[in-house]
Amino acid sequence: KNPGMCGQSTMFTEVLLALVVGGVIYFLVQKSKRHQLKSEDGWWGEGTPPDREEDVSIRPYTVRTDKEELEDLYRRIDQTRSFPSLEDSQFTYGFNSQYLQNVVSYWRHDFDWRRQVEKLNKYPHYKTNIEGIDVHYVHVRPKNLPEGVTAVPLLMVHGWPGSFYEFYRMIPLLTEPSNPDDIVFEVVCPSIPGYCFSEAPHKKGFDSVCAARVFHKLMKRLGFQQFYAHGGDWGWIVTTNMAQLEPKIIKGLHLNFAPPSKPGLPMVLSIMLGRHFPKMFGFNEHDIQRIYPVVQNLVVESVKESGYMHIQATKPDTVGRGLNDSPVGLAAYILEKFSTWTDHDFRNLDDGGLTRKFSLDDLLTNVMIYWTSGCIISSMRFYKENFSKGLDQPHSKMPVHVPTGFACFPNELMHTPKLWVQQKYRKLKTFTPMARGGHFAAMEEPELMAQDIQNFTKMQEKRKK
Ligand SMILES: *[C@@H]1O[C@H](CO)[C@@H](O)[C@H](O)[C@H]1NC(C)=O
Ligand SMILES: CC(=O)N[C@H]1CO[C@H](CO)[C@@H](O)[C@@H]1O
Repeated sequence: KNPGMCGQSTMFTEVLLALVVGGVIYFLVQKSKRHQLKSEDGWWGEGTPPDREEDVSIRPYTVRTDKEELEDLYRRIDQTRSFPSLEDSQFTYGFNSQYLQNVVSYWRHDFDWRRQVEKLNKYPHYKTNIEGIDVHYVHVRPKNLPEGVTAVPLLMVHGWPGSFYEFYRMIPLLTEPSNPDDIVFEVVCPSIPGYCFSEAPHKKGFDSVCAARVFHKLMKRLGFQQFYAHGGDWGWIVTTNMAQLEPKIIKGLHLNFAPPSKPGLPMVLSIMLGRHFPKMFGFNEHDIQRIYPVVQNLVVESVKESGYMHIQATKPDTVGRGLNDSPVGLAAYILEKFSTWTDHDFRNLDDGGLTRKFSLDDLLTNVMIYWTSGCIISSMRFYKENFSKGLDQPHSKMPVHVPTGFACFPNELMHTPKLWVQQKYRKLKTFTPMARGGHFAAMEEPELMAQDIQNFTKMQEKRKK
């Protein structure tokens, strides 16, 4: 044997091995990078960033009202100029004027804002400055946590024209569950910057990825290393972006809205062939009913209902000024969505079916959060920021690899069968066809939503053990 040759061949093997291992590691790192969204820190305050250290303090916040605020509101309501709806038009031309009079009269004479403010303050509110703007959030820690039990942190993000208030009925179900086998959650509900009591960005460009980054910073500041996230409407895209930015931090993503941002081949095929081969695409009867006829259900319906989106994605500041001056106009604009997005058929009812699922107190509380914070214009701008850069954003093409649970409510605006959700959310763990509910499901069906979050989280937590 030649010892020299042997040494050489060992070295050769080692080099080869190192190359292969290195290659595999490089490939894996690149692959995981492809699945991770990047974003750069922003600064959204007025003017240039001050030359001092960031203020990371957390300040308790209390919702307040006063006599002047209410007098100003009543004066404006009293001066509203009514305009008759067309005969027999219900909600098909927009908010019915006659019914609007009833809402306004209730608002003016029966609605008790002071009482609702007390209700808002039932849970602790805070503000903290992130990237130059004050971010508002509600933070509910469970009371009477049994020995040895740790609460599971959950971030819940609202959408437009909703608010943190949408979650108020769900919060106790999650933080003080009646079933001892249920998970006890610690809940954080932030307001998207520009919404409710969060400061509006002063600079152009604050989109969903920025909101996602800001909320990650918020959760880090609160000391959470990992947490679950839930969202619908804009909350869906913000929490999805959070999962794309830092997939290791989001333990699970729970959504009730997920319109496909890009129609892939499986989706196109499923639309073309699904009617005749439903099983092949996992379509059930409800899927078929919601998808076909395609042109009517997927195209005509969405054109009919998305005019607001076009306005807000282009010239939010113009129409916004009218709404910012007129509480009645604001209520019509916001509450029309609570009617039609809860059930499309409500367009054919004289009262828009508004009180079938909600109380006027809850609906007007949401309107008052927009009115008193004066946030309608900045809330509408979020559409412009999100759409003006084009639909082909890195995040809309990127699949999500965080375990996901989806609650599929039957009256959701844009119906998404399981297959379509799976295209984007590669680790879809639960997909629940819900018994009832529409777009504002957290507010409309808090029990069902809380249950689905419980079921999904339990599954994830068990897996970890
Ligand atoms: C949650 O799980 C329970 C028990 O398996 C089941 O009875 C219930 O229907 C589920 N609820 C939802 C909304 O997923
Ligand atoms: C800039 C940006 O984030 N655009 C997104 C806005 O939302 C649509 C619809 O979900 C996405 O397709 C865009 O990529």
